[in-house]
Amino acid sequence: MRSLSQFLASDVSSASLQEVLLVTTQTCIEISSALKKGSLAGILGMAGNENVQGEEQKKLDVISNNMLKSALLASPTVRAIASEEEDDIVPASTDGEYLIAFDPLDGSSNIDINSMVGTIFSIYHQVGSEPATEADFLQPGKNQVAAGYVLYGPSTMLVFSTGHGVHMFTLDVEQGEFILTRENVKVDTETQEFAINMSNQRFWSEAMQNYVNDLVAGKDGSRGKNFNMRWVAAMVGDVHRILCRGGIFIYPWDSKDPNKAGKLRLMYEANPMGMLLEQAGGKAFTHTDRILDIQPDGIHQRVAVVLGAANEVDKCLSY
Ligand code: FBP
Repeated sequence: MRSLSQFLASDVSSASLQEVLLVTTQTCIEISSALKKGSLAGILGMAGNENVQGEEQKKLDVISNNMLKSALLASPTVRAIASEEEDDIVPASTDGEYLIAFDPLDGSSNIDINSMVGTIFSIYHQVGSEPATEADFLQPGKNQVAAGYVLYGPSTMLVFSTGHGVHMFTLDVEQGEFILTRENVKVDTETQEFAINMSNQRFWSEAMQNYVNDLVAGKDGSRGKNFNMRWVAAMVGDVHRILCRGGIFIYPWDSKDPNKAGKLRLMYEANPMGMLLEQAGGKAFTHTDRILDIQPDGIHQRVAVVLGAANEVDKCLSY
């Protein structure tokens, strides 16, 4: 039974990358404790509400963002952060070597129903001179030195990769540390399970409608096998399921968006999850391109996402 710090000491050669991963994951343990208290902590209100003391109540995604922001900016290894909850990048006052992009609480609408949420992170080397600028973050996902997520479910799990496979850790709540529970996770190339928000079906491209119709037709259609459907409404939960038992996850562009860009964020969702999927032997594409090859044009850029079992991603794109 190896703890996260033992794993990092033996498997991650850079001491500064070990440090940035420890700061990130330690803060996620604190976010996990805040989530476990639920309504008892008085933090489930909408941002902007006031509590009985007249203090402003904050939504958990704002709280999580502030926790990660202050912990990371205090670390000498961090040059700057970018967050889904911040309009602009936030430079640190250090000459640290890493840029961290994160979604502090993915799937935050699930909080109100006590369902799965998670923190997603993506780590890059600083490339420019100081102080860091947004341009420094605009690197393709293949440049990530590490990526992962912490899933706040029945147990709290850390899943990450530094480019040498995907490893899963489970939080030992009594000890307050992550313990390695699965090494070198692999995703089967074939699957019979898909995840997509079917309520958007009429807005998809004709090709996407045809693909999903063929999945739903099951044994009676051209695919000749039945498919099951699951939708957690938090990408972190859907990707975790795929890493555990396979599948395909799709968030296509749709005609509600004139830019045909999709809903999910390249830097906080698609890139880190794309790295994990590729490291586990799966694939991650938009409807046309490998996600990790995309040259970002802004930190909040949105993309269409098709990721999971390699052969099923190929099949989807062939439509
Ligand atoms: P948030 O980070 O704002 O919660 O949004 C992202 C996301 O929740 C993804 O995690 C998830 O896959 C998707 O939106 C769910 O979208 P929909 O509302 O279509 O179910």
